[in-house]
Amino acid sequence: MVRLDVRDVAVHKGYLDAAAQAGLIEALRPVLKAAPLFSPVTPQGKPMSVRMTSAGRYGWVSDSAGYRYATQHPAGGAWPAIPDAVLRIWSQLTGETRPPDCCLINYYGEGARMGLHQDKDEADFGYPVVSVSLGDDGLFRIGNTTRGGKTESVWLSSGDAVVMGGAARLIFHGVDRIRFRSSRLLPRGGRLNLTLRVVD
Ligand SMILES: O=C(O)CCC(=O)C(=O)O
Ligand SMILES: [Mn+2]
Repeated sequence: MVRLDVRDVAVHKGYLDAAAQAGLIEALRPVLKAAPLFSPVTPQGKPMSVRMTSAGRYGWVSDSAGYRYATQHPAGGAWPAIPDAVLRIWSQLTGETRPPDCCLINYYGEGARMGLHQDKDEADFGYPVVSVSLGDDGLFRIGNTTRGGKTESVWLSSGDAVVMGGAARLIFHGVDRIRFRSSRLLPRGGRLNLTLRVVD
């Protein structure tokens, strides 16, 4: 495991070994069954290329009414609980006693990406954001705490974990592209990203 800091963002390369990654996929299977991936649209009505769902007290959703946290899946019903294995990653990496309220699950198929943005729909930016990469490699771009300026990119591979906290909590970030089929963790390819956040 190697930790590199890119602009106050802590990138833990190789945080999860192969067995831990496979265990997480098993733990996520019933979550994805209970709360299937859906295709969000931006508030401007543009389809997002990632598909997503959530676990926890809140899920993150986007539609014509805006970006927000919701207590129900768009198709109805509460979100499933965040798996224990995921909660352990949060407490190990952050040392926080409060668990996250939301585990956003993003799925990037071939060609999917996510534009530069800040995570700012939460009430308290004192808590960090933790993100875990599984499956295909993704090119993660890190900018500044205000829009614009130079950016730096790092490839995130399966098992890598990222912590955006402190000075980096509101840093702009995004995923430019994935290397489809670069990993064999997911039988049909693609990249799963888990983003853990305290919401309210
Ligand atoms: O997929 C990633 O690595 C980042 C996801 C993200 O930034 C988000 O969902 O807010
Ligand atoms: Mn984000």
